Amino acid sequence: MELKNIIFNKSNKIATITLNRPKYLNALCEQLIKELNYVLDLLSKDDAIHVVIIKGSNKVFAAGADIYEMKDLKLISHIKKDFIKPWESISNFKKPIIASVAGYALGGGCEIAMMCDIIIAANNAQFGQPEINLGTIPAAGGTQRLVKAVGKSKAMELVLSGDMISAEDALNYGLVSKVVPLEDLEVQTANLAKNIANKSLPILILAKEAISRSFESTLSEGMINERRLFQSTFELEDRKEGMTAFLEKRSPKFKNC
Ligand code: DAK
Repeated sequence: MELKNIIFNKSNKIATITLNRPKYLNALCEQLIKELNYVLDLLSKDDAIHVVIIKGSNKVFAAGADIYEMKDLKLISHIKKDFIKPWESISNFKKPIIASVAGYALGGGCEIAMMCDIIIAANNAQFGQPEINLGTIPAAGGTQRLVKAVGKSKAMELVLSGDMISAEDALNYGLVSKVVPLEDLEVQTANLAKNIANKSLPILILAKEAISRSFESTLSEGMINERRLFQSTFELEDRKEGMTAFLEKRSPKFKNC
């Protein structure tokens, strides 16, 4: 597939997807989402890749779904075509994804960041769910994941007012894991990605699955799932290697099996 709206590169176990539709502030048009799906599908099959970074430009992560494309839609088009489905490839992706956010992350842009596993924000980042100002409501998890991230009261405030919050506020509310100066964003994101990429891929996938399931289950179900996934690590050579390396006071050499 020819990539017109994203840039994609791979290096040392890390793939970086750059949203690249600058004229429309990376508005998430159907074609962009198709390209994202295509690349994520390739990456899911690529054993050499352990971590994915999704980023935008220094000015904008993504200003939401494409309003031009949505303007004339009717209920019947939503019923006939499941628009949400293609967006789910991000939340269904098994390997860790880091959202590296500078500038605006609004509407679907904020939702895509929340579908990722870790959000690192530059100090110029602004997050919001402004759909209310367009006469609609969030549709890709903005009323769901946001509540889990920041709690009901703050999620209500953001969704009902459409106001944006700064990176610092997003950090205080627990939406992002850290805020760094804009000029350090790339390096700090790369450092975290490198650290994660050096772990065993199957163990990363199991760890991610255990945490992701906690969002969709009760504590007791989550605990049972965690225990099963923990037990399953004992079938992996990398679990043995990790513990052996510790006791031999050396770095582990994971073989990803
Ligand atoms: N869609 C299309 N074009 C957009 C856009 C968007 N979301 N955001 C900006 N642009 C375009 C502008 O129209 C403008 O184009 P021209 O006029 O130059 O042709 C260009 O990008 C530059 O924008 P501005 O001139 O407005 O730039 P400023 O720096 O002045 O303002 C801004 C930046 C980000 C504050 C502003 O552009 C803005 O408020 N943008 C809209 C933000 C917004 O409302 N976002 C939420 C969109 S609704 C779904 C999944 C997800 C969704 C829905 C369904 N399913 C799977 C079913 C999500 C919905 C949304 O995200």
